[in-house]
Amino acid sequence: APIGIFDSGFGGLTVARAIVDLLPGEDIIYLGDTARAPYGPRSLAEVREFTLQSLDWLVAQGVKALIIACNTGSSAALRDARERYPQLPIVEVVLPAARKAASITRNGRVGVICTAGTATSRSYNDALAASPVQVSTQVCPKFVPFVEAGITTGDSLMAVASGYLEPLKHKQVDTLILGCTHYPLLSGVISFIMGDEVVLVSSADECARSTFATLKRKGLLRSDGHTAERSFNTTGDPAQFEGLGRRLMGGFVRDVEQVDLGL
Ligand code: DGN
Repeated sequence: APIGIFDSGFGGLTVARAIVDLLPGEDIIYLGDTARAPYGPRSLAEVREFTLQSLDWLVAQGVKALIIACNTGSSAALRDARERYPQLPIVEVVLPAARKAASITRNGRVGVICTAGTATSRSYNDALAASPVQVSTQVCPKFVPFVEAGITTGDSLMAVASGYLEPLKHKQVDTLILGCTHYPLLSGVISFIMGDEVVLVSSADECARSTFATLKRKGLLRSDGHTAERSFNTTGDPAQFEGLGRRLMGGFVRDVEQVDLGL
């Protein structure tokens, strides 16, 4: 059975790509709720509802595990999803990234950059509460529109990024969590501004490592040299999804189909 990966849109392809890198033999079914993205500015109640509707669709496809790739969706709906699908392992993005950041910070000052929804939910603060770290959160609402316009470098992005990141530099964070699916695509700019001493933690990479570990523990990892089948689905415009996916993430995004969640 495939691994189901959910995101609010196309950004979760950063998680899908990280999972493909670690688990190239696993079938995956990806669903991006692009028609209703971005989730970042929506109310948490709305994000919870949309996330559970999307996860229901993936569960109906017969997945063996669910990956909530969207930080905003994880923040709003993880607890409900665990109650709703007690039979399925569910891996998300927030806890794995928080755990990694807590374990690598040298000065105990961890920064989180994310959407408004993720910040409001305080999911990263909760995930880091048991660790002796000081958390500084910065909402970066203009990052997603830049990425979705295909822009990951350039002066105007650099100016916006400096505005967001200067306060975190001022707080001397030495570890910065990229707490949104799109931000790994801005690692170049973010790392350039933060400087060499600051370690970036990608919630996409940590989610992929956690997926490997979870499937391994449950005895669900494939090891039969299978050639994976990957299915990409969007509630929005498939051509637009595929265009942006290929432009920013290369050839693994193919044959995108439009799905109707039946609402
Ligand atoms: N996928 C969302 C997240 O990781 O928070 C970002 C995109 C959005 O819906 N704003």
